[in-house]
Amino acid sequence: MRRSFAVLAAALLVFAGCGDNTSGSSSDSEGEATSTPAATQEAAQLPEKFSAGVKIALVRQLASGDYFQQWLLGAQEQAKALNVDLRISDARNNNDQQATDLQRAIDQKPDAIIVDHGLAATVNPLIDKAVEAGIPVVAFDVETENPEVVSIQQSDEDAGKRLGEELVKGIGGSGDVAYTYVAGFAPLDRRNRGWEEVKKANSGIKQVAKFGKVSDSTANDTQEQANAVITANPDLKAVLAPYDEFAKGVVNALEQANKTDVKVYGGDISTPDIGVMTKEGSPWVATIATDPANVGRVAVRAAALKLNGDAIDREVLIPQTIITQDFLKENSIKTLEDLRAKLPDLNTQDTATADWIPKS
Ligand code: SR1
Repeated sequence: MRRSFAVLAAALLVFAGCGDNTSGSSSDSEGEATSTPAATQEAAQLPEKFSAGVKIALVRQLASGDYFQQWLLGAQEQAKALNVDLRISDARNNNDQQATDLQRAIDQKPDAIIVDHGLAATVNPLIDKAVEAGIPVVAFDVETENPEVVSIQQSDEDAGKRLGEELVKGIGGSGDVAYTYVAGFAPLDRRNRGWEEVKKANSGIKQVAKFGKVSDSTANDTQEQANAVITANPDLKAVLAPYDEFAKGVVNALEQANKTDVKVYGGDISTPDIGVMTKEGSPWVATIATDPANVGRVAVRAAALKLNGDAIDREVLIPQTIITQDFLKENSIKTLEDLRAKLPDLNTQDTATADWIPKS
C-alpha cells in the first residue's frame, strides 16, 4: 500500500518554476517509470521521505566535455536508485548565470542542493544563503568554508603533486616544461599547489609557458594556444595538462606540429581519452584520474545523507589513480568499462553511504 502511494506520488511530483537552462533528470521526467520492478523494490526500502520522492537541485557551472558528461550519468543513476528528482541547471561557464541558477534553486526550496564547480566569489554568498534557509548543501569542486556544507573533491593537491612527480621522472629530472592552468577553478587551483611543490623540489624543471582556456570547447581553445607555445619552445620535453580537455587540446597541437618527442601528462579519464592515449605514437603517456561517474554518485549520496539527517564528514576526499599509457596497452583497455573491471577500486562505493542507500 505504502509502495503504491510512493510510486503514485513520485509520478505526480513536478518541480515548479524551472528556468530555461534547467532540466529534470529523474526517472519521472525522463519517462523511465519508477514503477519498474527494480526501482519500486529499492524505493520501498528507502526512508519515508525518499519513498515519497525528494527533489535535489544540481547547479552546474560547466557540463560540456567527457568528464562532466560521465559525472552526470553517475549522478543520475544514483538519483534514480534513490527515487530522487534531480533538477539540473548548466551555466555553461557563465558565472552570472550560475548565480541566477543557484538563487532560483534556493527559491524553489528543494530538499537539497548540489553545487557542482563554481567561482568561490560567485557561489559562496548563495551557498551561505541556502544554508541559512535550512537547505542542505553539498559542494563539489568548490572552495567553500561554510561548516554546514559537505565539501567533495578529488584529492586534487595530492593529484597535482603525483602527476608532477610522474612527469619529472618521465623526462629524467630536468628540462623545459609547459603547463596548462586557469586560476579560479578549485580543482585546478589545488592541483596547481601540488605542481608548485614539485617545481620547488626539482630545480632542473624549467616551466617555459603557462596557458589554457576553460570554455564550452576547452580542447579546441587550448589547442590554439598550444600551437603557439609549441612553436615558441622548440626544446619542450613535456606538457603538464591536469584536465582531460586541456590534454586533448595539447595532444592535437603536438600531432599537428609533428612533435613526437614531447610527453603529455594529463588529468581525468574517459573512453575517448583512452582512445587518444592508446593511439599509435600518442604523446599522452600518463593521466591521473577518478571514475567521474563514481564521483557523481558520491555527490548524490552525500546530499541524500545530509537531507536525511545522517552523519557525514564535512570533507569528502576521493582518491585519484595514476593510469599510464603502458598500463592501458598491456591490459588491452579500450573503454572506461574495461578500466573499471581492471581497477575496481575506482568505484568508492563505501564513500558517503549508509545501509539504506541502494548501490547504483
Ligand atoms: C575546469 S575544472 C575541470 C576539472 O574538474 C573536475 O575536477 C575534473 O577532474 C576536471 O579535471
